[in-house]
Amino acid sequence: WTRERTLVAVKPDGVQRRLVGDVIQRFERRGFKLVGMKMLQAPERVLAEHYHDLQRKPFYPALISYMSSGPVVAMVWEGPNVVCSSRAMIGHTDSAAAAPGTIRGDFSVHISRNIVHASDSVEGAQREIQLWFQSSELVDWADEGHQSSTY
Ligand code: YYY
Ligand code: MG
Repeated sequence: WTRERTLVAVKPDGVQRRLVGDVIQRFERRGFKLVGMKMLQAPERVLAEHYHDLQRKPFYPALISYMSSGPVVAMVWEGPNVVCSSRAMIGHTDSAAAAPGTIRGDFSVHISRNIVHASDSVEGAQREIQLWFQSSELVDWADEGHQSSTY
């Protein structure tokens, strides 16, 4: 098993709606391992880099404004196939298409307020983790062998 990690972030609407705990609980229950977490007002520079591939989209200014509207809770989760599993857990980008049981399918009705972010590829996850976290902010703790992160 190669150690796979992903960036998950509760967006400003998720923080406002007190959904941080629910998001964390879903990842913990699944058996993923939390190795980094912080609340911050996302700097413009970080958001611009984070969404650099969307810069020419018509919704980009609104997206940056929304992501700047309040604090986010950024997390790094680790475990087998965590990138792919996280995308399944958060659900479709467009809330209207997100299945019930997913975070977006349970809590969101519109694509522009979809509660949570998760990296969409292993390479993207590495890039995003480096963007949001210093390596010293990631904690490599031992979990005694009972969870999926040690398989
Ligand atoms: O990775 P994911 O968040 O599921 O979607 P992306 O295609 O990367 O878009 C990032 C972000 O942009 C999305 O979560 C909401 C917003 N957005 C939007 O407001 N309107 C769209 N038509 C597409 C995306
Ligand atoms: Mg994306």
